[in-house]
Amino acid sequence: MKFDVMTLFPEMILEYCNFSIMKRAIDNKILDINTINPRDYSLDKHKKVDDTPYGGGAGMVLMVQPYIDCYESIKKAENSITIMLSPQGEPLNDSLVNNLSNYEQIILVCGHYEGFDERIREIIRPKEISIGDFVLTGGELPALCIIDAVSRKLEGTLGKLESADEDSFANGLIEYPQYTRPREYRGLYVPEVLLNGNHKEINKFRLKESLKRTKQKRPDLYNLWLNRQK
Ligand code: 4FV
Repeated sequence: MKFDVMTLFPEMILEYCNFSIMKRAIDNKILDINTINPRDYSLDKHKKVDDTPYGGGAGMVLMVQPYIDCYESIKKAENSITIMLSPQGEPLNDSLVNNLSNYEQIILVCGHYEGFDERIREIIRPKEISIGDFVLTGGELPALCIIDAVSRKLEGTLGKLESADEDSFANGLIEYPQYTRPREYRGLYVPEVLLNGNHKEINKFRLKESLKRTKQKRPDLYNLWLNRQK
């Protein structure tokens, strides 16, 4: 899977991908992460990429020319999608991550300051995605959320021991409680059922716990799950 990230701060993206599972996926050629900086496409003598908003108002707006020239310089694969990270986007969730993991190339357009000149949207016509109803200083963190979450769905990213199928939300429920050594800590014991190796009983316990937690913490997901059982 190829990610092309349009960002004014390439290091923010590359540094994060230089560790742990992400680094391993890149080394194993499962992931190919490229950054491209709109500032390198600015025709302004000072390489400006932002300017004051017409009609007044606080902050700076990202200029159309550097972003469009940068975007049009990216070679588009057959099966490619362009995503603009913004608070007005479709909420990111596990099923959207699953659908994104089927693309050959994902182009991520990261904003900053007050956001994009509207004509960038009109020309690129991106799919807009939000990671939540709050405002960040830049689109890099949301872009990294997509790169990280999608990469976990790709064959080979997670080693044998790790599996995305057992993740929270994979079955629409919150994940069951996990335990590891020691068996007792400050009087808190690992549930006996997990120590007997009876996997039928273990799976029954885990589903019961997932349902209980989902009902408590995410009644919205619990009701969706109930409807799917009908
Ligand atoms: C955001 C979000 C977000 C808005 C202005 C960066 C900032 C600047 N992106 N989900 N929430 N973006 O806050 O995706 O462009």
